[in-house]
Amino acid sequence: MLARIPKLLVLAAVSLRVAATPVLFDGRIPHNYTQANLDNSQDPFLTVVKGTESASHYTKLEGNEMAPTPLWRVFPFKADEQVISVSIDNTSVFSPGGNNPQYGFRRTDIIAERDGSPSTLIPIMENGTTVFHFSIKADTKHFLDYRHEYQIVFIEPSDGSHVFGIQLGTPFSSDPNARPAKDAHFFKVLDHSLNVLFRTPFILGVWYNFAIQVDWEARTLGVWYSIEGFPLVPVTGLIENTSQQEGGAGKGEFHFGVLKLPLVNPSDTPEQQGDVVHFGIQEGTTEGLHYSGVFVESGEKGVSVGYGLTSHPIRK
Ligand SMILES: *[C@@H]1O[C@H](CO)[C@@H](O)[C@H](O)[C@H]1NC(C)=O
Ligand SMILES: *[C@@H]1O[C@H](CO)[C@@H](O)[C@H](O)[C@H]1NC(C)=O
Ligand SMILES: *[C@@H]1O[C@H](CO)[C@@H](O)[C@H](O)[C@H]1NC(C)=O
Ligand SMILES: CC(=O)N[C@H]1CO[C@H](CO)[C@@H](O)[C@@H]1O
Repeated sequence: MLARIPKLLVLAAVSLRVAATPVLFDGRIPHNYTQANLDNSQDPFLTVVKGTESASHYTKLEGNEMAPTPLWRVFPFKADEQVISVSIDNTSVFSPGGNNPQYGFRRTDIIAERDGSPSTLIPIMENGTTVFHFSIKADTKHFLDYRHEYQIVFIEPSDGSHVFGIQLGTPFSSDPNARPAKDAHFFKVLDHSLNVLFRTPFILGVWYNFAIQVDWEARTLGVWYSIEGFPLVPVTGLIENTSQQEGGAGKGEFHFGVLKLPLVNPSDTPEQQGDVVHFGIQEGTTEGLHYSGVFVESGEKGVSVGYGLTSHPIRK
């Protein structure tokens, strides 16, 4: 794959510039960040949204065991970040504030923070136009079950909605006769109203690179995408996202990880069937995803597309 890059870069150079864009949050964790740092929710990650075991039970830093996305490497092409492997098992029942366990979900969420707090970071990372970068690879030891819905990356304001979201699997249905979706194995990039902005099949052995451009004032989105070592390219135009609330009410925590919704339980009451957070069927399997290349940058000086190159943000 790397051998093909120089040619691509020559082609791309016409529209690309080499410039550093201000990085507002960096989740590309160095090799000195440890499992103990994870357990202590040390910057850059808050790790409390999980089951009853320690954070390091669910999340593993891969050290030199696995190569991250090649996209953010700089000469001499040495990997200077660790892959983060996030998993869920049957103990992954989160109890917000220690009560009302979310038995419908199984979840491990990693949340971006600064100085030990996501809310310190939000006004910095969600201001003007900012770009949310993340790369995802399948965990071939812990497959997902695509009959279920997975919400794996999202920004969640306090109204519980998602400014944008990445979904895998079959969207939850309270109809017990619902069939798995034909595109269940596709990544779906969703807007605030859950429209699909971009879809691509999730194949094993490949890093999928995404960047979501958010204009926090105009409330628009733009989606960038590539695989492996190919520079990011825009895959949508500029998209209205004005169902997102205006101002601070429309801003929220940046999550990535594995959040698995239940299948509906035919023996539950209709009311319970509508309460996906607390009811439904979970098989209790161990499942996971690999992440790398997680960071947020200002769109002020362009969008980073890989190898220190930037491109103009998506415009109308
Ligand atoms: C890792 O090393 C860097 C550079 O020396 C340092 O600034 C940082 O605090 C270290 N991080 C941890 C978690 O020890
Ligand atoms: C999974 O956890 C739930 C809730 O704690 C429990 O009721 C169920 O028996 C467990 N299932 C398995 C397969 O361990
Ligand atoms: C938001 O962006 C404006 C314009 O670039 C800047 O002046 C301000 O300091 C930023 N606010 C924060 C909290 O970073
Ligand atoms: C793709 C798209 O246009 N999504 C939505 C963004 O927000 C507006 C306003 O609520 C919706 O009407 C769009 O469908």
